[in-house]
Amino acid sequence: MTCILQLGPLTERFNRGLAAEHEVLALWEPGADALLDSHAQRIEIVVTSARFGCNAALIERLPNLRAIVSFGVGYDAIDVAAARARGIPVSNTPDVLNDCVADLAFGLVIDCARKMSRADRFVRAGEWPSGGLPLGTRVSGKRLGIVGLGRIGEAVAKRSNGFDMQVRYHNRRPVEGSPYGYEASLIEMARWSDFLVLACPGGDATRHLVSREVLDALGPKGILVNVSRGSVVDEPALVEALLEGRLGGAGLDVYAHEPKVPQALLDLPNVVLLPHIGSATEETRLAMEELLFANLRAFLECGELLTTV
Ligand code: 8YV
Repeated sequence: MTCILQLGPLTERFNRGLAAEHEVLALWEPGADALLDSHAQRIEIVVTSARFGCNAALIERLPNLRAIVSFGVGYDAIDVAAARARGIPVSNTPDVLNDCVADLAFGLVIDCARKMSRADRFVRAGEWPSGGLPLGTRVSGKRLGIVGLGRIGEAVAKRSNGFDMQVRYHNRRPVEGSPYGYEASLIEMARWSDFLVLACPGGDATRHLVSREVLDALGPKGILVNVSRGSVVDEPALVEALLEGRLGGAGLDVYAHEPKVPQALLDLPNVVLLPHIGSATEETRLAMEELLFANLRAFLECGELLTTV
């Protein structure tokens, strides 16, 4: 039996399935850290997720580690460079979550623009008989700027067709053959956009890409939607821009220090706050589990992962 180190719990179904086929050391269970040293020599595979990651110190502790298999498309929390230096391949779960993350991004655009969550709070608080809500913003026909035209960004762009939107995107490089307009300058694109959707990877290359200047370019009527990583946005600058009315609104599924959400955001009426649920549907989470298992099996049977990062 292969000895696997699982860094954090996924679904009950997944945890049970993994433990039925392999010898699993579950790192979150009491006493597991102490066991880690005595098992370190035998551990061949690390099973982790976008949330639990895998740092260089842990990779170092496992002299016979052969692969890191992760749940989730983002791998910014995994020290891929440290793994590569040891020749250890890393897999993620791309593609299977594109639709659900893009659906959620579009949901956030519509919710922020049409004030749906705010209107729901208004009705529940019994305010309807005595007051009116401020008017929302039209969604159809507007300008959508996408930061990161990868697999998820493409799925967001596709959805905008049904809303007769104009689409532009910002990437490090233009995407060959793309029908959408490329903007080399994020500030210029933010100035042009009514809605700015972040769908790029996290990590050092995109840290605080959305700066105070970008937020100011998006402006007091602009709406920011983030379904990528909290690290992409300068969060204190975002809070300031919202508090000072320099930004129209924000729909956020991700934050700089999850699960912490800045108190100022909780107090603002013009933000929609979700607890990192982009891929959190029954169908997509099952597909992600299956892809993780497929990677694991392929590695153990043929020595190769299917979807390497
Ligand atoms: C993760 C995510 O599934 O895929 C990603 O990169 O952020 C989510 O879909 C979730 O964080 C579980 O780790």
